[in-house]
Amino acid sequence: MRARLALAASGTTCELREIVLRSKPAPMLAASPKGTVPVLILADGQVIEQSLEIMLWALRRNDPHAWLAPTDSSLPDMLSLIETCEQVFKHHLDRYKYPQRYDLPDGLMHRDQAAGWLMELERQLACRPCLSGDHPALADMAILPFVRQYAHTDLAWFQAQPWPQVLRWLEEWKGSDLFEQVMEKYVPWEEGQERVLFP
Ligand SMILES: N[C@@H](CCC(=O)N[C@@H](CS)C(=O)NCC(=O)O)C(=O)O
Repeated sequence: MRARLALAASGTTCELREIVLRSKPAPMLAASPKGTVPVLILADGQVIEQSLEIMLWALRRNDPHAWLAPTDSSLPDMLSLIETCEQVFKHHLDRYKYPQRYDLPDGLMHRDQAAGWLMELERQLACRPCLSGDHPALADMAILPFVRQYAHTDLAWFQAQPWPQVLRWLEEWKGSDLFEQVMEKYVPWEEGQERVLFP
């Protein structure tokens, strides 16, 4: 989802192949044996296998909304916030959402540990509309998909927490044209299928 956000924002059209994770097609595994999505294959055959790397590649080509140039932060600071999200928040999110996969009776302890970091975002969002300044930028777009997953694990609980700015920030994004564009559903790719372009 975050890769699609950056591809769409940068106006980078690519051929999209929707993958069903329990049945990964052979050409995908040939290009990227680690078997996770997203995978971006460039025209020269180079493969980019991490969503954040895809975002940076697309935005370095074209960044009309200044996602790499926020008003109140810098790229290194955004990357540092994103790293905390990936290393800490995502760790707790996975265990909150899928406790059975981790042999846990429930995910509540991880829900509450992740909430501590969201309260830090709440403080940042109290001073400015977006995480890094006046307009959405890389940090917002790389973090929001995870916050959305967290919110939707128990939406009623999430909406009852004392983080009005986080709620506003998430709702504004969910109401945006860009969100609608990346949420469009595609049929899974099959050999011989007609090319699907995104965006
Ligand atoms: N750090 C990677 C993580 C990618 C990742 O874990 N993707 C999941 C889907 S969101 C996946 O492909 N899992 C493989 C599977 O479930 O078989 C990135 O952001 O690109």
